[in-house]
Amino acid sequence: MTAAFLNRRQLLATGSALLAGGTIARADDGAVHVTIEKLAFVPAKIEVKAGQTIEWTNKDPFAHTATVKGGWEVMIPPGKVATHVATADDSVDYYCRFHPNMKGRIKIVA
Ligand SMILES: [Cu+2]
Repeated sequence: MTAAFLNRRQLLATGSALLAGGTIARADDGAVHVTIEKLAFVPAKIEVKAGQTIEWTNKDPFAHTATVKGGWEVMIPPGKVATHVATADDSVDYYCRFHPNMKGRIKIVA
């Protein structure tokens, strides 16, 4: 009588986790991405369509805002993402309320 011992090898299926939900690297969700790093909006100038989402990712360890004088303001906490859905009249300059030297520009395109 022989006992067959099956030594199982565990195949490590290291599937690269490309499905990170809400990842900011991909642009195919239709959003336009702006990174905030070292007190700057990058890119500083973006072109978006009305209805498109602008998504700011704050990589700094402190809060920033995207503020339009006389208009809207988006608070972007440290390490977080914040969004604004562009409207037809959103061809605007914006800045950070806390760091007025931080400036960005949005241009609405058809
Ligand atoms: Cu700021």
